[in-house]
Amino acid sequence: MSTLQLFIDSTFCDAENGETTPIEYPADGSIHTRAAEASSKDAERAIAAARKEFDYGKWRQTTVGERGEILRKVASRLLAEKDTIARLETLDTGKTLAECEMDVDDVASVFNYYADQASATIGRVVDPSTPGVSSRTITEPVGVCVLITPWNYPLLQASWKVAPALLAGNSIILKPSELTPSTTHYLVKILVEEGVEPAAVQLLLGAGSNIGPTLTESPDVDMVSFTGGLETGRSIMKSASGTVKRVALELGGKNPNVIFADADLPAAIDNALTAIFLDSGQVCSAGARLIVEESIRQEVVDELVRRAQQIRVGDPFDQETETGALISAGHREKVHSYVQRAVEQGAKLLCGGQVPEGAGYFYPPTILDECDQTMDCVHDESFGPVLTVETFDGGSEAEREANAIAIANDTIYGLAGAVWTADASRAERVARQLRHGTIWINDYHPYVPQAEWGGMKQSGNGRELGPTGLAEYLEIKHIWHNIQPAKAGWFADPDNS
Ligand code: TXE
Repeated sequence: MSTLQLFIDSTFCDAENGETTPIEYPADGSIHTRAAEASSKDAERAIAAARKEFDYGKWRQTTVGERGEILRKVASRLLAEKDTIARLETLDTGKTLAECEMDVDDVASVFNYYADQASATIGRVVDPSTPGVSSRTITEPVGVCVLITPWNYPLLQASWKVAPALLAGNSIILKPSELTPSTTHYLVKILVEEGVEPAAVQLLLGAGSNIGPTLTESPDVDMVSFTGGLETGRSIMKSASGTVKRVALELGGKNPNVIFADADLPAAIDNALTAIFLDSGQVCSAGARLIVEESIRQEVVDELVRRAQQIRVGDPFDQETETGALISAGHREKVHSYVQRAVEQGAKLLCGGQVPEGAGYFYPPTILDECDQTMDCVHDESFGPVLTVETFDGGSEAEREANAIAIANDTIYGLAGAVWTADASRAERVARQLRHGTIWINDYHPYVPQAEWGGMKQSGNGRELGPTGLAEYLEIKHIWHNIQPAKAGWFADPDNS
């Protein structure tokens, strides 16, 4: 069985202590590959190599146009090798092959989008009117950027960081989830084969808890961009504070999907299923909280249950399968314990909620009715195929609207949410009052590389994608050039007056 190696100082290599970790195929629990398990010594070596490249190397000296062209070649390679990459992603994640193929298309779009942004990193003239002065801002890369990614969309999450970071001219240290290293490893090979300066890319594999602090505390690292869980995000922010490095965090969400009684119900219900059950709910923007107007609750819930029970969960390589496995045994236990606790706390289990027999970490689409904000499953991210149903009501239209907004905002998170209504004015009012980074009106889940993605409140800080996703990886420098130097004349010079 092959072993995925680290990539440090322009060379693929084993971990310095020779350790490796098995990588599981979540749909049957078998080991499909192994990955080197980096130690803090490997992390130190990667930091030193990235630092040297950034301070003295070639990548940041190439033109942004050249870097853009390389990103475009990377996008073409990804598309040309989509079948292989999607297969690896399915083996690591247990997600359906069809979804992984779509993910590769999205990843290529991200590289192409940032290739198109090559001209966006130029600065601006600040004040053309001051005589004899050229005052302008320029952009520069931030430096050594540690990019830490999770297991749910391994290659996609990596691309949101890698493409803008490299376009900007940074040196990167990539650290994918220890559960899903294969496609990031594959990407590193493509990056260097297509012309990225090898010394500007380091790849560390293995548990974040082992090497994370070395990376996030180091004074030689300028930035950490992290996507993952809230607790890990908090600890990264703390450990980065000692060196006041730039930190960008995407920490998931507990996302409300609000349905008003006047909505197009067949569309709203169908999308409510996709909102929560796509990729078995392991999506940071999953619409896990259904907040439905009381008068249509029964109709909506009955239809959701009918449809949820027909979702085909199973073999990710089977074209008939609609959703695959959860990432691990441990994660399934966590999801199931949220469901059990919800029932203990008064929720009504309408469907799912049972751990199936047999191999693989599958979990059925689960719907919990009669939920409220006191329940753990409503305010914590269970990150599984579990939909909680809450309702809103009120004596007047305005009261009902205000109640819906209050419930939808009653969360420490603020990543995404949706509102369904036929009333365009209401849709706009509600969208503007929801404190979440992305709002869909009469839709759920679409995102485009051109639009910023990220969270308010404890869903994190910073934005990925769009122009802001590039700005995260740039410093802005103001250069004031006095072309006709003259004395400032502030302090008197009595001897020469
Ligand atoms: O994530 P972790 P876990 C949520 C979801 C899930 C929970 C925990 O609710 O149940 O997070 O998942 C690296 N320093 N999301 O434990 O630990 C780790 O190696 C530096 C939401 O799998 O956050 C991996 O590469 N890095 C999320 C990455 O952090 C550290 C997607 C994410 O792992 C580290 C996934 C440390 N001390 C889970 N400890 C989203 N926002 O989409 C771990 N890591």
